[in-house]
Amino acid sequence: MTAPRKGRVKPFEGPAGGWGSVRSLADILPRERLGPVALAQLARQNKTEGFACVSCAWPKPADAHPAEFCEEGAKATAWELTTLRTTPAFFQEHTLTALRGWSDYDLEQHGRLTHPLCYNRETDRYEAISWDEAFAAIGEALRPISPKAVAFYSSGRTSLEASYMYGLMARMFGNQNLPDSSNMCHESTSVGLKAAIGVPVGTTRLEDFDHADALFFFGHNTGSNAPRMLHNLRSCRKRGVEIVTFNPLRERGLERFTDPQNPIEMTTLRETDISTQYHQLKAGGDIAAIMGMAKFLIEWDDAASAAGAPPVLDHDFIDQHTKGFEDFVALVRSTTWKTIEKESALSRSAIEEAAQVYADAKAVMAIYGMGLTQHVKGVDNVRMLVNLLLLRGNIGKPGAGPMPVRGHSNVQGQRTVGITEKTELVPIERLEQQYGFSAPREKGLDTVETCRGVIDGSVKAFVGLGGNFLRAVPETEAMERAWPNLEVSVQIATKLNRNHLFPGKVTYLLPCLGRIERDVQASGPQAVSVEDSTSCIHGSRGKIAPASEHLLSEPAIVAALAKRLLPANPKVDWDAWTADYGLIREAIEETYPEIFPDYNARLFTPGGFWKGNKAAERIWLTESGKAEFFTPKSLNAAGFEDADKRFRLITLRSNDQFNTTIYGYHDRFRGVKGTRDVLFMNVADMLAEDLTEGEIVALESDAGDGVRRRREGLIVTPYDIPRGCLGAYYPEANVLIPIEHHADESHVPAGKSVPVRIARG
Ligand SMILES: Nc1nc2c(c(=O)[nH]1)N[C@H]1C(S)=C(S)[C@@H](COP(=O)(O)OP(=O)(O)OC[C@H]3O[C@@H](n4cnc5c(=O)[nH]c(N)nc54)[C@H](O)[C@@H]3O)O[C@H]1N2
Ligand SMILES: Nc1nc2c(c(=O)[nH]1)N[C@H]1C(S)=C(S)[C@@H](COP(=O)(O)OP(=O)(O)OC[C@H]3O[C@@H](n4cnc5c(=O)[nH]c(N)nc54)[C@H](O)[C@@H]3O)O[C@H]1N2
Ligand SMILES: [Mo]
Repeated sequence: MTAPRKGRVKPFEGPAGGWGSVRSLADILPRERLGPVALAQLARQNKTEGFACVSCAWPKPADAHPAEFCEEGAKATAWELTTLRTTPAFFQEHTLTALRGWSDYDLEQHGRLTHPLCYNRETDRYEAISWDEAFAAIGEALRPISPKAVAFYSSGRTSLEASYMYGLMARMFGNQNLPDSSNMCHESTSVGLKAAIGVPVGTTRLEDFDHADALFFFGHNTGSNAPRMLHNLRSCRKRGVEIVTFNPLRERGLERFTDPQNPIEMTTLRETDISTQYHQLKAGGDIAAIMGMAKFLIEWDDAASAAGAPPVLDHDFIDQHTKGFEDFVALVRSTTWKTIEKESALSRSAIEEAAQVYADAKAVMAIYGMGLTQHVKGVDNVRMLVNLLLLRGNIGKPGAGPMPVRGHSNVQGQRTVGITEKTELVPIERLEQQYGFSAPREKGLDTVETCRGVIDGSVKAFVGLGGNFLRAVPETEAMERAWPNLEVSVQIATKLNRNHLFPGKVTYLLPCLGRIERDVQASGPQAVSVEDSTSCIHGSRGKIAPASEHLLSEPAIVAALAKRLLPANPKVDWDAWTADYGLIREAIEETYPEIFPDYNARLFTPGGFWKGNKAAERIWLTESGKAEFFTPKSLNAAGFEDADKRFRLITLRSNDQFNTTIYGYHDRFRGVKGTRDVLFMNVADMLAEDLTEGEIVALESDAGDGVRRRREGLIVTPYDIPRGCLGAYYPEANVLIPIEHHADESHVPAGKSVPVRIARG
């Protein structure tokens, strides 16, 4: 059995933010060999004329703090600014076979990629090559392959400009195989909200925090994954706003926070309590918990009606704006408390407390993350949350509505400008007119379908615009085994990651500029743009010298690829776009005139410019023209039944990682130091399984499909987690997730309830 990395786990007593985050920052700069120049860059982060943080998609306020960044954003900036380099000499020293033995941390810790590289099968090494040779060879290798067999992946960091060009290139090549990180993330939101309220995105914005009187939080680890939101939560708490949290784990950022940018709080160690109620439901228990709340609300509304008191439900809103209410109410009435308590693992009285806050609040925001979307019933989770909001008209008024917290800094924006496999989400005819070609109508491949295609051989070529596809997707072993069968594997990246170590028959690794770096093209310095989680679009201008003189920008790389891949088309001047990104924005404006009027002029609007949202105006672009209630078929979002010795594994992010990028081995808020090989477990389950703290075990998937999937070397760690649930870190745990274990409809891999068993020896 592989020896786990030794570490220490001790309950963390401090608040989120506070001195801990300042100390953590002090560790980062030396780790990336950075001096004071980095601090100057941090001051520009998330400012109107500065650059959009490369970490999360939390909005950038118009009235920014002097330092509008958080510990996590600083880590992400430092990670990109690092003075360390992964040069051709590095690859001379290490074969890919050897590098496959390295950890994710060690791979990226070697710093920024500096040269375009081509894999040489004879030597098993990457070797430097000129850009021209690389593009010519890639074009030549891709052109003969049937468009259906080529996948164009992108990760949500890529700008609007590069994303638009990338989607156009794929469609002109002849497919919509545009899987992206959103397919593993908030696609359950895009599908669920679209069906329920007619828009695929949240309806709320930063200013709604000033009007809400209760926040309901589901499955988001704010302290680690969108720490700047803690400022908004703190001001809400100071106004007496109730914050009701549903999460299997007690996440520190949702409990207590000290503002590291507030000298008084820092010196007096004053903390703000964040959640006023904290409900540790079991993983996959949200549909049941919300059903329970709805049951109370309906009961109270019945009682009010009988007593002639004001109603608890907003009947005017329901009558005027919704469809499906009767069916939903019938289901709620017929659902028993026994089922609700069993499926949520919450008591009726705990659910009553939450329902009471909901009933008393005039305006409620529902904020959520991967804890809802990454389940087999992830779309149902989202729809159930909308049901809750609809009951009291909590959509389309100040301080109310759904707020999905997006992950990557432009993941929402990519979809806005055409990164999607679904024809109905793009103005296909307008694209055809604009560029004089006939675009494919056949649905393209999403992430899960791309994985299936890589495994069964029907996908023959993969181009990755950022990201670490192979590491982020489930079914690690089968995927790694199949990858070398690809005819072509091209990756555009800033740092070396595990995906790059699995070559296809023709393999290129192309290094690009990061967003913080100066991007000078023929017409001068360029800016790019991104869309945040609240649909606000911001310009971003890099100022720092590039990590290497050989780097190209993402728009330049996409343009050069497109030129080699596609026949010349006088209506698409890829070179002019590369020379002046303002022209790409003009093209985007022409394709999406409703969203991007005066795009260039509004690029640096303080706080970004809002792309608008019909549901926020109570205009419902749904099938029925109304907001639609939903009746779930099952209260169990996990999608599999509990059985003896079967656990629901939650795959988690630590506070020292950004997705597959591992900054370090600590998870401060969860008290973990020096290791990621932990298995969080309830003490009663440890007793039942006869396990002691520190014992080393393995997990095996229990999907019942006969495939052996195993993760070795996990340290049993007692933790405050509901019985029947386990926690382990992503991406290491992805070996355990079958590719077919994904959300119905949205295909988001169901990483928050993976059926597993504990194995020994
Ligand atoms: N520093 C940092 N920031 C990041 C990222 C990062 O890796 N590091 N990643 C970015 C990306 S791409 C994304 S998508 C976001 C991810 O940010 P989050 O949405 O916070 O995702 P996770 O960290 O996976 O954690 C999800 C939370 O859901 C809880 N949970 C698990 N199962 C359930 C359930 O069934 N019900 C409920 N109610 N809760 C549950 C977990 O305990 C955990 O607190 O963050 C973005 N920001
Ligand atoms: N089990 C489990 N699996 C999950 C999740 C989970 O919670 N549990 N979360 C899912 C989610 S929400 C997401 S979003 C995906 C993440 O999937 P991805 O977005 O594919 O993965 P990242 O780890 O964000 O990608 C990191 C790599 O991006 C490259 N990179 C960084 N910056 C740039 C840049 O500016 N340009 C370019 N071209 N490349 C750059 C670097 O080379 C770096 O190694 O993982 C998913 N997988
Ligand atoms: Mo994500």
